Amino acid sequence: MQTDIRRTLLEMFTNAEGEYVSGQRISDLLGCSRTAVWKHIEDLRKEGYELEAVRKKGYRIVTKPNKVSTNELLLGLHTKKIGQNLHYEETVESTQKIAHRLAQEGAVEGTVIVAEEQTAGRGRLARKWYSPKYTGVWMSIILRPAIPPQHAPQLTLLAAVAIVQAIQEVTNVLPDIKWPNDILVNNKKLVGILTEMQADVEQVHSVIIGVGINVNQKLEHFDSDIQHLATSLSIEEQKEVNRAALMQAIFLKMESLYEDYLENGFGLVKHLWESYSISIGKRIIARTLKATIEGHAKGITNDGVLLLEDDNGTVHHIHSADIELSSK
Ligand code: BTX
Repeated sequence: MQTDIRRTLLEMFTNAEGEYVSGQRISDLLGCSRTAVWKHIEDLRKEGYELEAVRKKGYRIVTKPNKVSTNELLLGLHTKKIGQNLHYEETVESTQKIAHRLAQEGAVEGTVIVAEEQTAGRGRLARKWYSPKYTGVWMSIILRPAIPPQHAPQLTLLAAVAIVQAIQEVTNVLPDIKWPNDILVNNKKLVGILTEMQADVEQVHSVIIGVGINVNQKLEHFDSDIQHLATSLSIEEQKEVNRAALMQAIFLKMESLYEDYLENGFGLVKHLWESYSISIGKRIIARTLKATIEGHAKGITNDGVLLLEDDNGTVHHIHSADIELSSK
């Protein structure tokens, strides 16, 4: 079914708020025959929409599919760029992989690749990211900022702020950010962000922000190796959370922060990020690939680098590490 017809149909059913819409009204609105209307309705059924048809009354939506399909995401999405060009897949190895290919092929800024399931979702340093079907937000967002490559980590922090704000808007959960890319609730991992880029020495061509959010998993859905360290929004909220609404909120927040970032620089994001961070101002342990350093987290630089002052007063610039709060 063509996307614009789908959109019009779904908009109409959404506006009807569960009431019946007559076949005649639908055919007038779409400008097609009653037989064509019936075919469109069948297509929606195949996509997982449950539609009731009653003679002389028409059609009404009973339930929408538990999917984050293009329809669900585009309906009522008020961004200019982010999310307007969507690639939706049921099952992929990794949305990052597809995003890299599309970015190379010239995908427009704001293109989002979203999947219901990833079979080889990845974290940093080739770690695995569990992405089971229909339960989470697994997506990659392509941006094309005209910035030098060393500024790209700023966009991880920008994404983290946008995600925290969106979660606060859509749920009652109040997450914290742990440098550089974890979003936690009660010290358990709710979100992972993986930023990758295509660049030459001077200029970024594209930044690909991979976002994994545990939304509707129950504790028993997590693999045993991460059960003790992971959580989901529905575990925290004690109810299911609408994934499409959450993604739309993220797109909106991200776009407004990104516009400000391009115009005014990193200042606003830095300020907001520090206000959500649980590590800044605390004593922490940072494990880098080369060493383990303990000390006081003083803040982040404009390049998103963590400043860690050890007990001798030396300030270390931490570019990449796993950190934890120190018990000392
Ligand atoms: P990270 O390296 O910070 O975290 C990876 C670690 O997190 C794993 O080693 C494991 O201990 C734990 N982990 C794995 N899966 C989960 C999960 N579902 N919930 C909580 N903890 C988990 C974080 O890397 C970056 C993750 C980005 C994922 C997105 S999803 C869309 C996009 N596509 C893709 O392949 N990756 C990104």
